Amino acid sequence: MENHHQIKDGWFFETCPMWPGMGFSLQIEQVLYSKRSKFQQIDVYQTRNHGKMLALDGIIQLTEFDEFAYQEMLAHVPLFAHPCPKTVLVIGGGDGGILREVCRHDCVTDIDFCEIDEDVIKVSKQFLPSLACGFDDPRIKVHIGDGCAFVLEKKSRYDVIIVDSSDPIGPGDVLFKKPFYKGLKAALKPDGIVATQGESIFLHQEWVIRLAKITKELFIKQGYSCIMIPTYPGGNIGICLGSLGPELTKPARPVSDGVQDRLKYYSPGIHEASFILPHFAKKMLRDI
Ligand code: SPD
Repeated sequence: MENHHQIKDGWFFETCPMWPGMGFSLQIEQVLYSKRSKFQQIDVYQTRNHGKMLALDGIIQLTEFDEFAYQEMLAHVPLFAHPCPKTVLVIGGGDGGILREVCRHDCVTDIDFCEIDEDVIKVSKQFLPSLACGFDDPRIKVHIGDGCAFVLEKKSRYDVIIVDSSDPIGPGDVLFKKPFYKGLKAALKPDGIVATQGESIFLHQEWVIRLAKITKELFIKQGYSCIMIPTYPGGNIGICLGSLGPELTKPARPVSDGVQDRLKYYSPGIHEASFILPHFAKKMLRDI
């Protein structure tokens, strides 16, 4: 797989065919880790102003500066939309950030976690402990392997499934296809909810439409929630959601003060607001 970044004069520069004609740069102070795993190039940098940064095949997966926006929303929007999630599956996100957020829900009793690249977990445990602390909870069972194959084996087992994939240009591309979504639906309990990394409404309209069409066809309710995040392309990313029962656009239960105090981005207000899309995006998704 192609590596999508360059380092020049102390600057990391990300470009990618998925967002042609534009690039994003962060000033770096030190390369902390740089090695190819069986699946991808893994790099961790100390940036000048954005904490540590994890890149896979040269694409920024997270910075310590704004990772909370993505991890909190991808985890808490589906989990709070569900009235009482007990069994949860997380696919991808070997950094542990999504697990860290899922574990804030006391009602959750069992968390299956499936990641294809064990090295991402190892590297995160070494360099990104504020995310990898997500692995410390005894409710988590870690499975190393292909997320799609894992899902296809499971039937009516999960209340919520969260897919924290990279972009559809590397090992994650299978996670953007219909057979995988059919598997997700079959792995959910009858009132389950699925939430997947849904790319940008500005930069990846083809992908957003493709995922919206698939979820509209397979699920009873479907939605797209938008997240502001400065270090992802275009400064935003979305969540594609499908529900077999619960309403997606508002929390189904209160967020306790103890949990809310620990969160930096998610709140019941931003849960609802994140589904209100700019007019062009609303039209784009209404007309599919
Ligand atoms: N364009 C990058 C999208 C990355 C989404 N996954 C990030 C993993 C963080 N847990």
